[in-house]
Amino acid sequence: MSGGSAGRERSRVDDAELDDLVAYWETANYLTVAQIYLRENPLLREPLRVQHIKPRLLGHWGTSPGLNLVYAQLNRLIGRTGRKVLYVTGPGHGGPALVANVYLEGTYSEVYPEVSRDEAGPARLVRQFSTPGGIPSHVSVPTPGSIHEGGELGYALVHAFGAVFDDPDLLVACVIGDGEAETAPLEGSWKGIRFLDPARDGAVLPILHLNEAKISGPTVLGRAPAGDVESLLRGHGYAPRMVAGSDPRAVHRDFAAALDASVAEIDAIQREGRDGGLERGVPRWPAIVLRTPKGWTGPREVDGVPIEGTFRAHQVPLPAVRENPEHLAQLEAWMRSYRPQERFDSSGALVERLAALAPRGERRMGSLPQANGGRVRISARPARLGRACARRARTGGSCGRSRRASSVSCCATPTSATPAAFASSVPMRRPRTGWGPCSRSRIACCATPTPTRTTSPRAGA
Ligand SMILES: Cc1ncc(C[n+]2csc(CCOP(=O)(O)OP(=O)(O)O)c2C)c(N)n1
Ligand SMILES: [Mg+2]
Repeated sequence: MSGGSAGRERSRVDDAELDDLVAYWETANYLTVAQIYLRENPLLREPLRVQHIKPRLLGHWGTSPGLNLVYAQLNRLIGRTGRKVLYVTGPGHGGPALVANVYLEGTYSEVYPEVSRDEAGPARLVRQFSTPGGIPSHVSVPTPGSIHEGGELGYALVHAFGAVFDDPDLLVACVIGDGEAETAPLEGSWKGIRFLDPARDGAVLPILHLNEAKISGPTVLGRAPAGDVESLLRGHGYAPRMVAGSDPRAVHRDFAAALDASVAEIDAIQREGRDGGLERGVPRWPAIVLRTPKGWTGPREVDGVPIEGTFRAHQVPLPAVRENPEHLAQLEAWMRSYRPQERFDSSGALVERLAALAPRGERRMGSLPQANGGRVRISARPARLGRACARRARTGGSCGRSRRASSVSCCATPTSATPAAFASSVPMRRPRTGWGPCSRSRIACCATPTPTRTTSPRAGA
């Protein structure tokens, strides 16, 4: 891979902004590598020695530069627009990338004050990662801002759709690994876009991360011609933009342009849907295909074997740093290439210029209330829903207001709808927005005759 893709949209990122984006990204990359390898000397204040290295190395580098790039870019988007953005990462094995970012934006230290934003903080941050008594190597429940755990690939996109239903202001940026895209659940969940209501739901922006490799080999989509990938996504109902390359500035510039254009398109679709109907017919929602090398900016070769851009970058690209002085020197050179001395001040805090690039307060992706259990609460039986369910109970048929959340009570009664009737209702015309047979029909709603259920499925679960 070389250079940047020919950006289709004109970039609005000026040189200074691009410098900052790349610097922030490099800092996140630095902290990612530091977590994987180090137990001491987190900011490389002294020359790297074997005793600074963890006894057992376990973490995933390969996906992390891509996840970090998207995080930095979303920060920029939030800063420009004030949008509520939730970040879902299918390759949740890139846990250190997410932890690095929530630390850089300040959320991590608020949730875990012992991981402070001074010299003691980075020391604790690196030591705890993937260590007994510390934190898991994957994105997991303790990771601020995550609703989606790493570990079992395949569910990122369906979780993203679930998050935006009935939350009209929310945008979920969902990274999908090209290996993950080979799983059946992921392949099926592309179709979730057909169930998005631009009027009442938020938006999902899928970002297919084509780093062309999974654990130990190439991916199907990574090897497919670019046109085929585009056709696949178009067939699923998306309008994809392609961003590709290995030159950091070019990729950041092109990705910023693609993100801006995608969000402008989402705004247009939602405006139209909320203004009383979609005149253009079924909306074609944007998606981004990001093609960058696996393990981008990591070691190119180790012992004469190519690493960057191959499946060998998946986990720990230099596994023998404790035993092999050459590997140790290579690790130090790699880490210093991110210039940690320029990114952190003498107190160990992120320098002001970079800290200012993160969004503020609850707009930080780690602090978004939707991503932090219990901070957004809605009634399980809103008043409107109660009335609709009562109507349905009276008529014994399809109510005008069946929600997913209502499946407990709303779909508790048998309906006369059949799968065939449902199939013929897609795409759906809805009275208010112009889409849907009832004002709120989704898979769980009127799709199939439902068994009589009188109690909550959660009861006794
Ligand atoms: C369902 C499932 N199958 C297999 C694995 C093992 N596994 C962990 S990471 C990985 C490769 C993922 O590749 P990709 O989605 O392309 O992510 P990348 O690291 O390349 O960004 C695999 C197969 C898993 N976690 N879940
Ligand atoms: Mg991959």
